[in-house]
Amino acid sequence: MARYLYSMFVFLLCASKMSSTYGFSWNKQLQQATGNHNKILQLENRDTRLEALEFKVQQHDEIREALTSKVFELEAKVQQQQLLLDALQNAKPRSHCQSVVNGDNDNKSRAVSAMPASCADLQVMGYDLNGFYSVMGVGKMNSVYCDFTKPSSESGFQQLIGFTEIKSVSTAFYVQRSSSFTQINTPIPFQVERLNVGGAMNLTSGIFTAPVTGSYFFCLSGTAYISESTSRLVFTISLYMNDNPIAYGYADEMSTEYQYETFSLQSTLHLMKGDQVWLQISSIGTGVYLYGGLFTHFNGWLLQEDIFQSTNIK
Ligand SMILES: [Ca+2]
Repeated sequence: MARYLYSMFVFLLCASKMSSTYGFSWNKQLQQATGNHNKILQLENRDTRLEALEFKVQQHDEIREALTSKVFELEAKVQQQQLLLDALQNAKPRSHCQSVVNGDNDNKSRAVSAMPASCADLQVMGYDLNGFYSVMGVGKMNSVYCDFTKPSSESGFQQLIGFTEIKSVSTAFYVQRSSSFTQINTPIPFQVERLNVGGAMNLTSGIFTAPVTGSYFFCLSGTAYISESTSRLVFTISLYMNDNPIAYGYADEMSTEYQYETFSLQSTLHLMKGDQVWLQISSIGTGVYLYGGLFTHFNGWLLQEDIFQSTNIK
C-alpha cells in the first residue's frame, strides 16, 4: 500500500512539473501538490485504521474460540460432578429406618447379604447418625438406640430398647352357633360370624387355619343341654390341633329335671403356618346336645408372629 501511495505522489509531482511547462504558476503547483499530499496522508490513515480494525476482529475471533473451548470444558466438569453426586446418593443410606442399602466395598457387600442385627452391622452398612433403629432379633424385630460417636466396643454404642411388635397379617375371629349340635368326632361348624379379620376361620368347616407362624390365643365358652336322667350324662368338647385333642371342656349332670351346664376352655398355642385348630364333641350322653341360641362362643387371634419365619427373611 505504501509503495502504491509513493507512486501516486511521484506521479502527481511529475504532473505538476509538467503543468509548469505549460504555463501554470509555481504557487498553484505547490497548492495542488500539497493537496495531493494531504489526500495521500488521509489514505494512509484510513489504511492504518483498517489494519487496526482487522487486528481487533482477529483478536475477537481468538477470544470467541477460547470462550467456546472454556464452555465445553465447564460442561464436561458439570457432567462429572453430577455423576459423582449420583454415586454418593446411591452409596449413602436414604433414611434412618431403611434396613438395607447397597454398598461398594467388601464390608458393605457382606452387610447387604444379610439383615442387620446390631448397630455394628448398621455402621458397616454406612449408617452414621445416632438414633433409634429396628434390627433383626431372635424371631422378632428389636428396637435399639445406636450411638455411632462411641467405639463399638463400648456398652453405650448399642442400647436395647425392646422388641418391636410386627405382624405381616392381621388375624382375629369371633364366631357363634345359633342352633344346637350333637354330632361327635366332627369339627363343629358355626353360623354366626361376629368378626373374621383375615378370613382364617372357615365357619362352614369350623376349621381355623393359621395364616402365619406364631403364637395364637383361643377361647371357648358354651352351654350344654342335659336332659333329666337317673344316670350321669356327660358332654365333652375338645380343642383339636392337627388331628390331636389338646384341651377339653366338660359338663355333666344327673337330675330328675333337665339342666343347662356351662363349660369353657382357653388355650395359647404356637402354630406353624398352615396348622389347623377346631372344636369337636368327643363324648355326649343320650338327650344331651350343644345348646344353640348364641350360647356357644369361639374366639381366636394372633398374639405374636414369628416374623422372620413367616416372611422367610434370613
Ligand atoms: Ca355338673
